Amino acid sequence: MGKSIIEKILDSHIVEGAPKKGEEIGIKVDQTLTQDATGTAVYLEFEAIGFTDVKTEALSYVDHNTVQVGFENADDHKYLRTVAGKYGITFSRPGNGICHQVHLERFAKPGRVLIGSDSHTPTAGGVGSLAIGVGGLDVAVAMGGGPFYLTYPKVIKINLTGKLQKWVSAKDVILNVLEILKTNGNVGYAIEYAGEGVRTLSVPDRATITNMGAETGVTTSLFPSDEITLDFLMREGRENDWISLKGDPDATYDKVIELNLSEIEPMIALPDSPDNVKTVREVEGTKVNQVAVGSCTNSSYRDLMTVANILKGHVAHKDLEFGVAPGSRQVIAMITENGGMESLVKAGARIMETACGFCIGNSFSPGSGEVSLRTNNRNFKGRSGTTDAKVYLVSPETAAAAVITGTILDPRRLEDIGIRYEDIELPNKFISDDSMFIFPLSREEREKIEILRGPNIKHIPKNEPLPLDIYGSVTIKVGDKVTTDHIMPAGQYLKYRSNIPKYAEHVFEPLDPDFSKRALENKEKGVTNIIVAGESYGQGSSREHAALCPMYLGVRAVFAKTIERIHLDNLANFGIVPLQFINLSDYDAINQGDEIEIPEIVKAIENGSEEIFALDKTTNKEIKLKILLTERQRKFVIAGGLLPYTGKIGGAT
Ligand code: MIC
Ligand code: SF4
Repeated sequence: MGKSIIEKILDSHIVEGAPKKGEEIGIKVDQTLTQDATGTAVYLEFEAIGFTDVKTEALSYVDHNTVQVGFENADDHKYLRTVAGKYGITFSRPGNGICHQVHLERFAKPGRVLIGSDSHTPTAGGVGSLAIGVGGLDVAVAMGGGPFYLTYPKVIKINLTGKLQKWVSAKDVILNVLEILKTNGNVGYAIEYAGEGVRTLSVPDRATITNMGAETGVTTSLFPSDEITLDFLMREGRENDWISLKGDPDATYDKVIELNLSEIEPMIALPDSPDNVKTVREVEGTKVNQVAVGSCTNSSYRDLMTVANILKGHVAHKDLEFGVAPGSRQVIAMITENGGMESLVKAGARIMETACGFCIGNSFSPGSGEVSLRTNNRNFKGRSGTTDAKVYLVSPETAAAAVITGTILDPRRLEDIGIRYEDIELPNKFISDDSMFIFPLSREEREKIEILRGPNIKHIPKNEPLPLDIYGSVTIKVGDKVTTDHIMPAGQYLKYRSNIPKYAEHVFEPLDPDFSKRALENKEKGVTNIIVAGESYGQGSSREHAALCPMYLGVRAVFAKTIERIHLDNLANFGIVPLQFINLSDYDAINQGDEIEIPEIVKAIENGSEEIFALDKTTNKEIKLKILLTERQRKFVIAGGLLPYTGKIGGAT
């Protein structure tokens, strides 16, 4: 029987388990990627496990925490640079660009398995790499040569026909997909694009689409590797990395979605979720206070030149502020060479450094209650750094239309004011200057490197084995679609990523600023903290801190209607038991503050039981829960997580 591309790549990398949909498999990993905000923990874990060598092509990027207010970020960069040097990891220096954009330009390879400690790692699916965003500890283990474990996914084929109209671009395609698939209910699936429409999309377009596929919650998204891929790699001087990849004609898919590119019109995601999608036409006229262009979704040469060309001869509307964060040093060099930078500067753009910046809310936060139009991928409440800001997600074309008019406007209407559409051709040769990478040295040279740890670099805290019975309390009850940005906010607190006790003070802050205090008090009294949640708990970022910090506060179980993939693995990795309500009415009946007993939890996990009963002692009700752990995870959850299980209890210094 024929295979999809995803099946072909997975099957050629399987080292444990059988290729059966829905079952856990272990795969060999070719490449690993970290960024600084998740990376410090990854390398502390790598060291704690006792690895001394990397077995993957490993890359360490610095792009998230580049603000450097205080010593913390700089200390982290120094640690990352020296730890990379010591263990033979390629280090991308701050200033080189956003990990996914740079990786796509210089390292992503068709047919290779990449895992990265960032949920937008599937950007590399734009060249046909099987790229998966995972928790940091999973990256640490893979770097040391261990397999990466995942559920063999079901595959959704998105069959593209037609060709995008003028003023419509890749962002509109993925917003359309999000309108169909939504941000929940897609766990266990992967997306493969196919059909004759694929050939009409360039690699940067494809990468925008696979990047934001992360918002649907699928394991990964990927495009075939064809002559367009070869053409892109040639322009990057990497034609030797090309192989042809396509699904077999008789491959079977678990779902097929037909999408006619010719019918797509400019789309927009309204506050506060990437799946709150409408056509731009429907919200035209809304006044805009801020426009931000950039992020790993839309910061390529094509995207910035599009904006620059539209803005040629215009100045940003007087009532708004306009910022641009280019995706990489390569992008900066090329838009400078081709006149794009000049037109952006003349339009009044505040040129920001090539980094995540506004997207992660550590700069360029909008004013109170303001409307911000952004080309990034997430608009969860508060993520921009301003709780009551209204963040809309748009294409570069729609962003540029707002810069000129100060309102949300369908970019097709720019023609009414005399602006002509211009298709952006990729340059014949990208400017590929790798001098901001520090490549691995010889073993001898590496031995001389001292790993530098400033005072911001703290131990990864230790967890205790799971108690035989849990006596706890519902420390917080939250609703549906609670993201890791709600659990473990980034923005101004990003600088504490390497300092768990300090960062843990802010767990659940956007929802309940007293959570952390309450949880610590419980922990001191010997009461186990339990989190109760609705649908799609833990969607969004891959940050393992959303499990690691609750673990530090004494959380040992989560009861939820559903839990998203990466977060579920992170919970297990740090010894928190993920449990699912079997009767949804139990979610309604349970209250914050209820006293909960889960008798013989260790026994149930050890026995391989699928279900367990908890007793709500406050309401005197029994709650039936499904244990969401694989056989492999059961072993280490009982030990308190993967690090204690391997005999390494954390503490790398
Ligand atoms: C994000 O977009 O939310 C982040 C910041 O890139 C995260 C990683 C992190 O929290 O450090 C992600 O997407 O995984
Ligand atoms: Fe950075 Fe934003 Fe991309 Fe996350 S989504 S990697 S914060 S640019």
